[in-house]
Amino acid sequence: MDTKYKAEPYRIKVVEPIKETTKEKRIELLQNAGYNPFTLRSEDVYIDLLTDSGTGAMSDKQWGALMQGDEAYAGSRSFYRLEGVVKHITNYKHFIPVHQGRGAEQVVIPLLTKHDKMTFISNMHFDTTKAHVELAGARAIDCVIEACYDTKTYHPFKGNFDLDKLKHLIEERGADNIGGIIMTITNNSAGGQPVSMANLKATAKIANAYHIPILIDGARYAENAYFIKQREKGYEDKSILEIAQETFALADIFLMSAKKDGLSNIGGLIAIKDDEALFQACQSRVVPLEGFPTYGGMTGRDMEALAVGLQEALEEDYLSHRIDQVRYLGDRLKAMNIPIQWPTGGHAVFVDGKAFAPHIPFDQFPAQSIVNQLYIESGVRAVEIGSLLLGRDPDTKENIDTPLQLVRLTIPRRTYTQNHLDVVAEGMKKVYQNREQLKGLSFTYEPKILRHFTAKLKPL
Ligand code: P61
Repeated sequence: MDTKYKAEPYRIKVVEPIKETTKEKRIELLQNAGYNPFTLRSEDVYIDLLTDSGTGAMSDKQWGALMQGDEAYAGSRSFYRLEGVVKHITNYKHFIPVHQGRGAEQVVIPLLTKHDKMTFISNMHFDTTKAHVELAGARAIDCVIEACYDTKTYHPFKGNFDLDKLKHLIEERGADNIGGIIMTITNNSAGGQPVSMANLKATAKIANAYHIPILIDGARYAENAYFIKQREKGYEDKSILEIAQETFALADIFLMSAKKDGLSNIGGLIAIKDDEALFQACQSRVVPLEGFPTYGGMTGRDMEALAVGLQEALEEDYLSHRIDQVRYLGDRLKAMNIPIQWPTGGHAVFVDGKAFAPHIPFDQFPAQSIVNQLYIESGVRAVEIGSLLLGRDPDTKENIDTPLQLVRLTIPRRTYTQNHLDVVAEGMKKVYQNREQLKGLSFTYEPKILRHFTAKLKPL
């Protein structure tokens, strides 16, 4: 059927009730949560758009696979099943499971940080990646095209690397001081924005010329491949798997939070193309940090479910519905003149908090103020991706400014319907109509690392 937005390519077999609360109650709950929805109980949330990480629904095939988990400490059958799938998708020689994306980061990044004063360059580091780069004593630099910061203007691949800037950074810092080039696909922090194959190829060419390792931070690599198929000439007739394989061929190391495009509630991956020494070093390191290399913090049953989920996430029907859900919500907000990152990307609609509430300065967290008001109006939980999340400069200790003060309305996979998204749009409309009354926030408690998770705030 040809409809404007693709209908769910599944029917619903199991349901989980959710409850609405009153506005009065939510005002009280938010105050008790220190104006930080991360510390709300999920029972007090009506529609939870905090994250698409581990929050999706598994399929009947995945639930069936759970029963086949082999829980052996070493050499589990489930490990070999998962390994087979990962090797098929990546064509890489080596694979180690980990409990989630940051588990992969803590194992691999210190091994690439060979000496002091090293730098990692990414189109855009996500916060846990940046945290692990800094914990390893290195610095994280973002190198995305300028168009990414201009939310109003259409660009099909707002996740692309700025290639001139990349060359300049490498020359300026010296190739020996670059620990790795991290291709974050899709570019989460700026709107789930894709990176084109042409840009990935050009980036890889530069990295190879300087002998710098290339990492793919590929939590949403299947969504990226889908956008390449949709938006890049020459890829219309390729399968998602073929595009993914072409992508992996460009890199040396693949780190994945499998809680996204693995369609699983937990899990992560390290895959290495052919660097034997790095693989051995990861295998030794994974033992004290995550667990024996054939489970790495995962149960056998979770490895089974992930093996199935990785394959389902490459199905085009699934992807076209998923991306259409995001597009639907984006179109609704845009029709109300609410400023969003345009075009919409893979896993969320990102509302431009700076344009929405220009009277709130960056260090009073305009996007957080919108997130809070949205919760009060509608019981919808979103998440701030802006200066609150970015934290402080590790050297100057100042709050980091960014043009992207975003409210992320993150859509879990196979979980909510179009009616739910209508509730979100109506809630956002109310917040927008009263936007002049939004107030900035200041800390009553500020943690040192990844502060946004547990910070407490108060309205000014
Ligand atoms: C998210 F509020 N993302 O987007 P882990 N790389 C990339 C990610 O998107 C990512 C990880 C690595 C989350 C979860 C999350 O402050 C937050 O499996 C591109 O979460 O360890 C995670 O993977 C890390 C939400 C993370 C947050 C940090 O919602």
